[in-house]
Amino acid sequence: MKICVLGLGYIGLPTALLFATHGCDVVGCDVKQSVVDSLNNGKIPFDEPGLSDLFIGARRRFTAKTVPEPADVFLIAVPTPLDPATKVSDLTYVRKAAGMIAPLLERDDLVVLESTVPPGTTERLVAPQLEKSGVRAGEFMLAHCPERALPGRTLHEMVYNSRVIGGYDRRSTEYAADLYRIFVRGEIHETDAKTAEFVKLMENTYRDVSIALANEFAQLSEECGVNVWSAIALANKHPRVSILNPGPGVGGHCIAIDPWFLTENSTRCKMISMAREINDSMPNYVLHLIRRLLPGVKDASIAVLGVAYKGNVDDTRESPAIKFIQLAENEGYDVRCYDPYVKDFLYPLLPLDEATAGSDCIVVLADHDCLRRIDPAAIRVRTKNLLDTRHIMDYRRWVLEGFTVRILGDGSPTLPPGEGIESRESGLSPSLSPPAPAVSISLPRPPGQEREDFL
Ligand code: SAJ
Repeated sequence: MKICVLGLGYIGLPTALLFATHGCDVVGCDVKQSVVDSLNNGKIPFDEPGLSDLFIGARRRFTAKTVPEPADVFLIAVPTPLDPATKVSDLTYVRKAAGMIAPLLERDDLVVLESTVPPGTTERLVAPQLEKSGVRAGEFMLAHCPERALPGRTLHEMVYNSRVIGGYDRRSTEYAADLYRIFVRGEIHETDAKTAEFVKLMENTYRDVSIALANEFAQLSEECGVNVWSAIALANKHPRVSILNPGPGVGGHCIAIDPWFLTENSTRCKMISMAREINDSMPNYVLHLIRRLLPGVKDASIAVLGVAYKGNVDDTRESPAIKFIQLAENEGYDVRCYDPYVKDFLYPLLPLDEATAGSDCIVVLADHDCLRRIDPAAIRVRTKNLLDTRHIMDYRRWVLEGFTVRILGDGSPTLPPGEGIESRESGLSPSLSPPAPAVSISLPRPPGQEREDFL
C-alpha cells in the first residue's frame, strides 16, 4: 500500500514512520524544504523519544518530498492554528492540502484528515475541495481520525492508545479502521466524521477546563492559607475525584487552542471561554507572586528556568513563559532564561549559571525533570528567592541553602530565612513549616521523591 502523508510535524512524521515500519511505502510531504532536506539527509527535525530509532527502521520505505504523489491513501496532518485576534480556527493549511491532493485523487482512494478541526470541517471544507478532482465523495473514501498522542510520549501513545475513526460514510469508516489497525494496538472506535471531530475537541476542552479548576483552587488556597498540592493529593484519594495540577498557564498547540474550535460557532460556551481566561491569566498571577517576593527591590532580575510549554519537551508553542516574560519585562524586570531542552526561543537562552547570576528570584515555569537536580549551592544569585510554579523542586536543599521558597498554590507569605535556625529551616510558607516546638521537620516531598523526616 502506498501512503502519502501531508505535514511532517509532531504528528505527521511519527505517523508516516509508523506506517513505513509496518510494510507501507510512504511519501512524506512537507512544504518546508528544510524539513524535507533534513529528513532526506537522515536527520529528524525535532526531538521526540524513540523517533530517531523509528526513522532508522523506516528509511527503506520512506522518502520526503515537497509535493504529494499519487497514492492509495492520503493523510493530512497539517497545522490548524488559531487566529489570535479573532480566536477563530485558521484552516488555510487544510484547504491547501486538500487542494494539492485533488489532482492526484482517484476512485477508491482514501483521504484521512488527522488535523484537529471544528466540527463539520471534513464534510463542509475538505470533501468539496477533493471533489474538484472530478471524483465524488463516496466514490473516494474520506475519514477524520484525530490523534491522541501526548508530546513526549507520542510513539507509545500512537500505538497503544485507543483511536476514534470517523468516516464520511460506512465504507470510509471501515476502510480507515483497517488502515490504522496496521500499527494501532489500542481499541479502534468507529463513528461518523463530525462526531470524531467533536470528540477530539471534547477531550482537550475537558482537560483545559480541569486545569482551570486546579488553577482556581491554587489561588483560593493562597487566600485560605492552604497548601493546594497537599489538598489535591488528599482530595484525589476519593475514588471519583481526579484534580489536575495547577501551573503557570496552559501552553502547547492543542489544549490552549482546541477549546476555541468549539466556541467559535457558538454563543453558549460560557464555562469553556471562562476556563481559557483563567488559564491565560496564570502568567499574570505568577508575576503577582513575584511582586510579593520582591517588594521594593530596585532593578530586580528574574531567572526563568524552563520556557517550554511543559516538562521534558522542546516545544515552546503557546508557552505560558512567553506571556510571563512579556509582562515581567513591561514591568521593568530584567528577565533571563534557561531551558536545556529548547534550541531556539523568542528570547535569548543562557547557560544556567549565566541565567541565574545576580538574579533576585529564580522562577520555575516548565516541569523539566532535570531542574529538580539543580544544586542551589552551585549558583550565584543576588537575592535568594525561588518561586516554583510546578511543585517539583527539592525544597529542603534550597531552604537549607538560605533560599526563601514560594510555591504557587501554597497558602501563606514566605518566612524570610535567617530568623533563627527553625524559621530558617522552615523558610517555606508557614503552611509548610513544622508545628512549633518541632524537633523534626517533614516537608512535603515533590512527587517521586523519597519521603524523609530530618532534624
Ligand atoms: N498542564 C497543567 N496542569 C496539568 C496538566 C497540564 O498546567 O495537570 C499544562 C501543561 O504544563 C501544558 C498544557 O497544560 O502547558 C498542556 O499540556 P498537556 O500535557 O495536558 O497536553 P498536550 O497539549 O501536551 O497534549 C494534549 C493531550 N490531550 C489530552 O490529554 C486530553 C494529548 O493526548 C493530545 O493528543 C494532544 O493534546 C493533542 O495533540 O491534541
